Amino acid sequence: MCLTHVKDGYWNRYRVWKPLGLLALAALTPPEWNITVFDENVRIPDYGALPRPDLVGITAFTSQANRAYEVAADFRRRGVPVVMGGIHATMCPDEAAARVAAIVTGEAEPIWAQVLSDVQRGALQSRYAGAHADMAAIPPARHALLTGGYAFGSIQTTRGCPLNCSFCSVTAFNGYKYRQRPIADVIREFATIPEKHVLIVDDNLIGTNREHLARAKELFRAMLGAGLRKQWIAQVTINMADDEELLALAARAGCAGVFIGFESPTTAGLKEVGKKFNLVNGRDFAASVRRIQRHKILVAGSFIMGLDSDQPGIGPRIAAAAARYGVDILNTLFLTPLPGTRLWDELEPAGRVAADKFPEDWKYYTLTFPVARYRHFTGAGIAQEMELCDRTFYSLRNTLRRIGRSFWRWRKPLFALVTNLSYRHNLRRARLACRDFLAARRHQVGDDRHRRQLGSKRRNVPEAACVAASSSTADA
Ligand code: B12
Ligand code: SF4
Repeated sequence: MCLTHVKDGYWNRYRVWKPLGLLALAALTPPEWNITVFDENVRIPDYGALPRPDLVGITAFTSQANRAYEVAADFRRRGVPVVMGGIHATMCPDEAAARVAAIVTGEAEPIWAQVLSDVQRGALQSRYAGAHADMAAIPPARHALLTGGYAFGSIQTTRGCPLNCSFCSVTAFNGYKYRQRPIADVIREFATIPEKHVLIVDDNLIGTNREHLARAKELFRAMLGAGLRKQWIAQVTINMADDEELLALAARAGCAGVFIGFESPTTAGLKEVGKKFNLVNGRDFAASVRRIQRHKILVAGSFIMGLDSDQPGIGPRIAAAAARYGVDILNTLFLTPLPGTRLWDELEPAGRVAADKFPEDWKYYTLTFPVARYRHFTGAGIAQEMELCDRTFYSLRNTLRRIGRSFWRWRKPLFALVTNLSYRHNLRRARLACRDFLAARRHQVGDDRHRRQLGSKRRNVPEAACVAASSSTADA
C-alpha cells in the first residue's frame, strides 16, 4: 500500500492539508473528552500501543474508504465503538454502516452532541442524520490538536454551492444555498491558526452574486484590519476577475493564489458538466486570468478530461487552452463518477462505472485513474491523452518559461516555483500508478468491447481518537 507520507519526500508536504473536518468535530466535543487526532497522511500510529479509547471517529473521502474500514475493523476487534462521518459515509451510508458501529451523515454540528451522549449511556444507534449547520453556531476548529508536518493550515468560511456541477459532491452534501459564517468568527479562528500559510477550504470563497461578493470584500477588509499577516490560497469562480476592488482587497489581505475550475476548453464540455456559469457574458478567459494575476495572485486552473463531448486530442487541447489562458498551474483530472453526484446517477445505471469492485476499488477514486468507461476513449487512450496534456504543460521548457514569467513580473515567484516543481513531481507518480492500474484492469477499462457497450446502459474521562484515513492509490 502506498500512502501520501509527508515525511517520505519534500514535495509531499504540498499534497497534504489538515483534515479540517476532524478539527471541527473536536470543537463540537464537550471539554470532558480528551481528544487525540491522527492524520495517517502524516504518520500511521501503532494504534495497538495507544491507550484504549472510549470512542473512535473516522473521516474519509471516497478514495480513503478502504483504509477507514481497516482502521475501524482494528478498533472494533478491540471492542471500541467506531463512528464514521464525512463525505464517503454520507454518500455510501449502507456500505459504511455495515463496517462501523455508527455513521453520521451530512454536517455533524446539529447531531454530534447526541452521538456522544448516546455513547456515554451505552446506547449508540447505528445511524445519525446531520443537517446543514447554522453557520453562526460553528465553533472555531481546534487547530492546536494537529501541528507539525503541514505546509498549510486550513479554515472554512462558507458552505454550499448553487452551481451543482455534474461531477461534484458539494451541492449534494452542503446544499445549494451559499451559507456564510459571521466574519468576526472567521477572524477569531484565523488568529488561532499556527501556520503562516493557510488553505481556505471554501468551495467558492467569493460566491456567485453581488451579495456574496460584498461579503467577501467585507471579509478581506476584516482580515486586513485584524493584521493577520497570513498568506492564503482559496478556490474561487472566474467572476473574481470582474471586480477590481475585490481583487485589490484580496491581494492586500494576503491572497497568494486562487484555484479556478475551468473544467473544459469547449462550450459543449461546459454545458455537459453544468458549468455554464463560466460562459456568462462571453467571457475572455485569458483576459480574466491576466486581471487576477495583475494583483500578484497566482492562478491554478483545473480541467476535467473524459467528457462525452471530448474527442481524441483533448489532452493537447487542454494543455493549449491552459497555456492560452495563462494559468500558472494546471491540474487536469479524469472524469470520475463519485458516489452521490449527478454524474454517478447517469453513468452507473448505464454500466459505465468500470472500476466497480467496491469497496476495494474506491481507492482509485482520486480522480487520477480512468475509472469510468469514456465515450470516445479506452482506458489506455484517455491515459495517453492525460500524459500528453501533462507532458506538454509541464515540459521543462514550458515550466521554466512560466516560472521565468512570474520572476519577471515578481508575481509570487517562489510560490510559482514550488508549486510547479511539486506538480511535476506528483504527476510523475500519478502517471506510474495509472499505468499499473491499466495493466491490471485492461479487461475492464481498456478494450473495445466495453466501448461498444456504451450505447446500451483515560478511564474517568472519556477518550476519543479521531482518525483521518489515508488514500492507498498506487498499489494497483
Ligand atoms: C480541503 C479539501 C481537500 C484537501 C484535503 C484536506 C483534508 N485533509 O481533509 C485536499 C486539497 C488535499 C483535497 C484533496 C482531494 N479531494 Co478534496 N476537498 C476539500 C474540500 C474543498 C473541503 C474539505 C473540508 O475541509 N471541509 C470542511 C469540513 C469542516 O467539512 P467536512 O470535512 O465535510 O466535515 C464535516 C462533516 O462532513 C462531518 N464529518 C467529517 N468527518 C467526520 C467524522 C466523524 C466521525 C463525524 C461524526 C462527522 C464528520 O463533520 C464536519 C462538520 O460538519 C471538499 C469540499 C467540501 N466542501 O467539503 C473537497 C472534497 C472533500 N474533495 C474531494 C475530492 C474528490 C478530492 C480528491 C480525491 C481529488 C482532488 N484532486 O480534488 C483529493 C483526495 C486525494 C486523496 N489523498 O485521496 C471531494 C470528495 C468526494 C468524495 N466522495 O470523496 C470533495 C467533496 C469535493 C468535490 N468536488 O466533490 N481535498
Ligand atoms: S465544482 Fe465548484 S462550482 Fe461546481 S458545484 Fe462543485 S463547488 Fe460548485
